[in-house]
Amino acid sequence: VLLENELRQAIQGGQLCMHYQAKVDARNGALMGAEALVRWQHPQRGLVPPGRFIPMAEECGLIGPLTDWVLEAACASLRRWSDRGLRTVPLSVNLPASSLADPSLLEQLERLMQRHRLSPASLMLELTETMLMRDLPATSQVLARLRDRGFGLSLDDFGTGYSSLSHLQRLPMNELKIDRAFITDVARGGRDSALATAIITLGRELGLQVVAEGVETDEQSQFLLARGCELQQGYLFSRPLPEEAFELLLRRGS
Ligand code: G
Ligand code: G
Ligand code: MN
Ligand code: NA
Repeated sequence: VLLENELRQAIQGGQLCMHYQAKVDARNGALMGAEALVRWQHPQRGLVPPGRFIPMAEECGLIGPLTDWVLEAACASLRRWSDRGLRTVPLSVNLPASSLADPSLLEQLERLMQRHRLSPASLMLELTETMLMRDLPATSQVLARLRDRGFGLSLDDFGTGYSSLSHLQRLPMNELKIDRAFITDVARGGRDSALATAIITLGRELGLQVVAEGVETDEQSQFLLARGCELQQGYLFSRPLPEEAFELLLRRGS
């Protein structure tokens, strides 16, 4: 088993690293953004995926320091790419449920932007429905402030939570990410394809960018394109890549 102490050491001792997964315009393959996904390079176990340690971090009070580390690492990558003269793309960072309850979140993000000389638009914050619905009025206010300052806001894993559609209208989001559970069978014409189609229409009507995640096949990609969902992310285009490998995509622009 992975131990709490090990994770604490990993955060302090440089065992975490970021991978970046391309978000592309599927019509032409142009690179439009990327999602930052944390990994743990465990000295004995090798590369541990976040599904195996994020829940533990949340349980044992380490999610705050871990999120600080992730935000710092993502901003440091953006700064390095800019310094190398590359045209960067916005990075999406997954925020844990606890982050919106932290009254210093906005200030922390603004300090990060200053220190790394970045514009807030270079960060997109990914939040899940479930975390937003906990205290909707308070959450909407925090989100409105973040968006007013220019940070991008993305509703992740959409379709798997409990939010009602009327709530969605009240949230100041920029983007909606269709959960990959709906994408898997999308080209087979079953219920998932009806749901994916409805989510795309809904998002567009609300003026949101709609992103399909977990796109693995050309059939899925074409199905989504035909319904107006151009922004896509998934193994069809690229796996999550270490910083240096992702930098090659930035150099190519696709
Ligand atoms: O990369 P992978 O499929 O293993 O990611 C599994 C889950 O971990 C996803 O739900 C993803 O949102 C989450 N995750 C990945 N990176 C981070 C991170 O930096 N912070 C948080 N809170 N969650 C992350
Ligand atoms: O919950 P969240 O959407 O942040 O999770 C993103 C996770 O999905 C990442 O851990 C990433 O590794 C994974 N992922 C990204 N693209 C694909 C894909 O095409 N297929 C599958 N099965 N997983 C993917
Ligand atoms: Mn995500
Ligand atoms: Na997601």
